[in-house]
Amino acid sequence: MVLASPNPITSDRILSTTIELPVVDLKGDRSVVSKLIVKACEDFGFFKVINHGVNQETIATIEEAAFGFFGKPMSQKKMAAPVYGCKNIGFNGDMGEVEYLLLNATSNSSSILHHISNVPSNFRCIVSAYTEEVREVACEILELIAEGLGVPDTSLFSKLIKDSESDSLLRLNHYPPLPIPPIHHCTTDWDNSSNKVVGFGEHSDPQILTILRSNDVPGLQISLQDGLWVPVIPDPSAFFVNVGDVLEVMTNGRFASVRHRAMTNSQKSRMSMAYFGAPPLTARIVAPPVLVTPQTPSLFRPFTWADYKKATYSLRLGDTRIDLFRNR
Ligand code: GA4
Repeated sequence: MVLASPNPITSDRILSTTIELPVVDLKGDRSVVSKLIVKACEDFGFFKVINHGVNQETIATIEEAAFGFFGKPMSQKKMAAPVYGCKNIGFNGDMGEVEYLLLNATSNSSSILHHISNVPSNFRCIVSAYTEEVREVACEILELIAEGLGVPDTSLFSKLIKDSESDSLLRLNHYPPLPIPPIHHCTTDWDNSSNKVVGFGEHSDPQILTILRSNDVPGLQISLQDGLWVPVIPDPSAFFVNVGDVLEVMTNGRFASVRHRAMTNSQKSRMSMAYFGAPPLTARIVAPPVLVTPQTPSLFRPFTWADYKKATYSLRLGDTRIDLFRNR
């Protein structure tokens, strides 16, 4: 008997050959780099950053601390809820083969993790050291984007995440190795063509920009416009950057937030760390005048990040929440 699966069996098209995703050398010539980034955000909403300047030791330290935490018995990890979560994603029934820590990443969040009793005492320092450094990279990229777009105030985007009230987050995701289940026992979202289980389902990130670092275990896939899934080759020494919904709105649709997902691996643990750069709750999300012209009228109505966050949490993971804010 074939058991009904709560999630559909997908028959997505996965690219079997690799395509060259844009690679940006942050130490390159500034005007060249800013143009490259803008092109990457227009064409893919996604790119890889090398020479990002974040200390490899800072990265290794947080990765080790994260493996240490996720290696603890479930009873101990559960004491860190709701910062710790396992399989449940959001509040509307989305599930994935992932466990995670979801932390505040604002510059004033000295209280990060203070209510987590069972993480090593230096975990808080490790997390803030990493987020401080990654925020710098995010600001640098956002300033390069503003320059490349000809936005007169080049800190227009970066000041939102520098703000002490910024709603930025850091998510540590652990995808434990998962043997590929026989199809009739499958109870989770299943990818037919690549024989992998979906760890974190298809979605776009709601925030401005995401800076992702993962270990050397593959799993990240991005969706191209024609519905083709492109596996991203892991590079632990680099960061992967993707455009979020807010940046799509603030560029008046010139950039598109890229849909992506993470698959589990049957042999190895995948660990990813995502910094989501977000505005303060009260910030008004609107494109600058230079990007709104008679030829390119405003695609979205003005709203605050609080409005957007509320909509995000009222919908499912894979929903296209940005459509709620489109001008008709
Ligand atoms: C996707 C990006 C980030 O991981 C996240 C996720 C959030 C959550 O896990 O709490 C959401 C998801 C994410 C988008 C839709 C809503 C909210 C789960 C969910 C079903 C932290 C975020 O900001 O949005």
